[in-house]
Amino acid sequence: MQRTRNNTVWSILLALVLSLGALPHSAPAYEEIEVTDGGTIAGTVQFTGDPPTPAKLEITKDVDVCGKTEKVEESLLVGPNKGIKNVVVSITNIQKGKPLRNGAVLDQKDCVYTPHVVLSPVNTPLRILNSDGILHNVHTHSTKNPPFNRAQPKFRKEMTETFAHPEVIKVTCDAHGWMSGWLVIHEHPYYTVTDEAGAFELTDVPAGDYQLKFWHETLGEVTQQVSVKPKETTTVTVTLGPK
Ligand SMILES: [Cu+2]
Repeated sequence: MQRTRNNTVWSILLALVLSLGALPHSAPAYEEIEVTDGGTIAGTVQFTGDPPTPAKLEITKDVDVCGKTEKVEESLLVGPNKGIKNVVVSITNIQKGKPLRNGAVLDQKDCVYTPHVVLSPVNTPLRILNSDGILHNVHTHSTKNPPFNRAQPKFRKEMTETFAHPEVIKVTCDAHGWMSGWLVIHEHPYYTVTDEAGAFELTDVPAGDYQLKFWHETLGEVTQQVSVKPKETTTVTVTLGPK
């Protein structure tokens, strides 16, 4: 009798744990809608302080291919007007809006990841190209998505990988120690990367109040509130600098 009762208690507890596990813990899924009178968020990200000079990359292997052009370290690129390149700008709290874009491309060209920061939608194949005709190795340092370490021999011009979870992932090449890039796997289309002048633009944003996030690989992140009005441009300028 005692055993039966214990079994019943355990069964109830097990059912409770299982049902809790089945509850949705994540934010509601992004809903794609037609945006006809959206607004634009545009602006720049500025560097505070004296702009650093990027270090020259030392090419120590496959010099005939990788050393054809001079290369600099891309972890912090500040333009003449102090605009910061490669800052990822995103809306953190948007539930519905324009459809997610098509898939993205990461190229390995002259032994550099091009572009340095790739925006790639979730559950969409990312095309990984090897334009160099030498062996590269794509090594992702992820935790939410399964990390992988795939050799891409010179004859494999293209391979694909698909990521199920939003995540910012560092990519390195085990064959060429100087190669470093970033994959930003995103769940909605309101993501962009700043250009050489530190400028960015997010278009077709449904009217509303949002939080913008600015993330840079060495400078960290800042957030800012913005209000978007129909068919108007909201201008935002933020600063990032050494900590
Ligand atoms: Cu490589």
